Amino acid sequence: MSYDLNGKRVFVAGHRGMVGSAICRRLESEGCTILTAGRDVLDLLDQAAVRAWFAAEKPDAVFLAAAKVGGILANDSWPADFLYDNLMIEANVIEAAFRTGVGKLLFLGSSCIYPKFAPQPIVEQALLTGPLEPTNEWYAIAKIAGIKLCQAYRRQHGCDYISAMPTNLYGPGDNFDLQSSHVLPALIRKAHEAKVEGAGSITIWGTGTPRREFLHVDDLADACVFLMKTYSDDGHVNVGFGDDISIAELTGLVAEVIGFSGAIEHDLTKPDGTPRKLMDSGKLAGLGWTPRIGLREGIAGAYDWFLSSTGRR
Ligand code: GFB
Repeated sequence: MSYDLNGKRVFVAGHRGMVGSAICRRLESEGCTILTAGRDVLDLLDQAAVRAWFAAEKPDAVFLAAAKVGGILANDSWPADFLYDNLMIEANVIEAAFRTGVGKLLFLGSSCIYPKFAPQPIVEQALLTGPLEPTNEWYAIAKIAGIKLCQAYRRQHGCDYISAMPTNLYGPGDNFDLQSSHVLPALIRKAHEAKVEGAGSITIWGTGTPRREFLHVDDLADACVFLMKTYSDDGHVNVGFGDDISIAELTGLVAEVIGFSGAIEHDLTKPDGTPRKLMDSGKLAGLGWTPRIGLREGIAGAYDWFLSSTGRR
């Protein structure tokens, strides 16, 4: 089965974010019309506005990449925002897509949907088999609801709505704010600033022992387009890199790429979160897709983007 994007009107919800902008870049070679709507034009939290926008624009397909996102501290600090905003965005967009006859929709979730102590690597069937990681359970519950919305609209209305669960992402367009960002952009900024200022050390959060799997956002965008074109089923699909690394090792790698050679200190008042989060992406590999961008190469590119986008070059 294949869904042809050529000639279609394709709405990328969240096109200003890291994932949405990567999907827009990837779609440029697909011969489709890319529809976007900035927050000034369309508030995705506003049900009536979303319905009106869909009725007027009539997209054929939707990539649902809009979300309230952030790193471990942001998730832990703003549980209401992470739960409410994400529930509203996905419910509004999915219902409006159904009402206006959108033929195909891809919903983006996150690997934090899985139980904190899920056996590694984590298979899709691990969903809802145990308690969640407390620092991000609000975000996780919203994302689980998004998967269930896609399944429910498929079951009740026959909608071809699918879900992809990416692992931790990084790349151009990332958020480098030290309070709200994920670990990789934070390490890039910390190592760069320490190098420039001649500081003797950088401080990372937690023990450095948690392990994470990192996928470049351009690989994710390619996987999303691949799934949109080839996948049509009820079950969500993991999108990972296939290998993980400890936060301490990652810090060493980032420091090496950036050229910072000072000491690494730990702020143990900050949470570690899930001890390990490596996904099994065998289902996606079986469909014929594998990632291409290695971690060292990807970090170098992300550093380059950080320098040019923030005028530090
Ligand atoms: O990337 P991160 O914020 O999110 O943190 P999660 C990953 C690990 O890096 C944690 C450590 O163990 C952090 O304690 N870490 C070390 C740092 N230094 C830093 C730093 O300077 N900044 C940050 N942010 N972390 C998120 C979820 O979990 O993963 C989201 O909260 C989402 O909901 C996302 O699912 C993919 O991997 O722990």
